[in-house]
Amino acid sequence: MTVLYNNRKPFDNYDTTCKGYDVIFIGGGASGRFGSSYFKAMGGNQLTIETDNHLGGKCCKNACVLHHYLYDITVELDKARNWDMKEYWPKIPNNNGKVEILPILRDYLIGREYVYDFMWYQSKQQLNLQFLLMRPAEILDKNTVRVEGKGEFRSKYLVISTGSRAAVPPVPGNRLKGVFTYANFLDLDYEPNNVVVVGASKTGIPWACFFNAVGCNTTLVEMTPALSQFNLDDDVRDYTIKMMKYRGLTIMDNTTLVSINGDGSAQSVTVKIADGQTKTIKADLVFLGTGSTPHSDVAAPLELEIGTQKQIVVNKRMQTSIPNVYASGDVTGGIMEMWKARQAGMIATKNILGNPAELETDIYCDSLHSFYETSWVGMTEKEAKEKLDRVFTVTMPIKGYPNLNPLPVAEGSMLYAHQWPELTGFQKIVYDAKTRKIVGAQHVGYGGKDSFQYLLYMIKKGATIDEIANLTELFLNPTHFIQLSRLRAGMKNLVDLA
Ligand code: COM
Repeated sequence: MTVLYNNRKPFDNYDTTCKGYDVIFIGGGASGRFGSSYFKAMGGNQLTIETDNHLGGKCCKNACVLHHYLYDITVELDKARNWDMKEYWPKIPNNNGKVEILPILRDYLIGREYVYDFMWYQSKQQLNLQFLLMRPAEILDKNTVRVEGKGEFRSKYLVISTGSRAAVPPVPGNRLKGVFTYANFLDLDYEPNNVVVVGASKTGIPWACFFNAVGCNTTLVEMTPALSQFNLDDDVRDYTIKMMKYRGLTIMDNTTLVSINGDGSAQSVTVKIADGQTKTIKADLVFLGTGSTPHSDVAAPLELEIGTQKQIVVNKRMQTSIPNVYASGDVTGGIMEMWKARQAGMIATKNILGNPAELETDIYCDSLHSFYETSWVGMTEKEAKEKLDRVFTVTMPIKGYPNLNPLPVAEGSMLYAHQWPELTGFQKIVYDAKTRKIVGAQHVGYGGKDSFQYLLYMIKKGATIDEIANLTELFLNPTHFIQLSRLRAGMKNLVDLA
């Protein structure tokens, strides 16, 4: 490995003589960094103030990037376990059936320094953002921010992009050793055996699958019916759940966390199941995937409108209740996704610069990591059938096909397709049969997530099945939507094929 070129020290990049800016961004995470970059690129004079020692926020610290890192390991270990018995496959490295977690986390921490350094280099060398790291910002009034040890800075506009923090449910035992969220997971200093993950959320599910993949006896506990919060059809939801259970993950839904029990450190979890009975599950590690709370405390001196979830209330232009004060990203509550954080920062900038722009959240694409990617966009088949006169869908595997279906044979699934076809994935595209326009799509598999970003654009543009049939697919394209659509596009009347 090459020696880390750590040029981040002394962490700051700003003109010490400049005390007045067009805009100060408080928070240098995804929203603050993208808002600031856009502002700088548009010729504005910005200062970004971040409490942590890097730009890029929790994404690269312990949230999205860690989640994807663990997902990648999950998929590799899952494949390794499935093929372990084949003579041509390397044996999975394990210790009594388990793969150790601590070396995996050690390597993440090493790699994270490269990511931090990259964020710093890109922001400083390429974009010449003005920023101050490792300094909390204190708002004195809507035009003045004090930074300890650096003095007071003035600006015409303020953008608060202070993100969110892991939410911890108020149950007994929630502070015991061995209770983790994404935020402190990297502090893990022992190898767990029995894990309970609370919350079948976009955080809880990938962590649960990771624990299962490394060989921990893992139970996923969820208050609602599993995956019901996601805009998925039952067949896509059922397939995703079935694939988790196939790997030995125990899923207890309609089940509420009552307490975490232990003497100093977690030993078990008590839950209440649907019929009202309580049950105790052994757990030497409890992972809480129970959402995030907007981190809006810094705004207190301004007396902005704050919502019941502690979010700073903004309109679609990211304007708060006080003129010239904006907020963007997780701190505004609602959808807490990377795309929203980044777009919202950019939208705040556009409006500050006098180019009116609004954040659109009516329709968006989304995805969930388990042992697969489950991705979705637009209407489900069920929703389309409720709202439209006639609906046309194409699914893979084909409904009712009597034989084992070696499809979808997408990148990353070819091995499954030829040996365990039922593990290859599931996909569906939904059209309005009358207008022939695509209205939604769903996919479980590998490598298909990317196409959903573009499917969203096509839905917004009103693309028809005939246009999709004319796209150029790079075989094997993971979602198969182009060729599946092409096979049907010749039909004058779109009707589902048996
Ligand atoms: C990504 C962080 S890890 S940012 O959105 O590029 O700032």
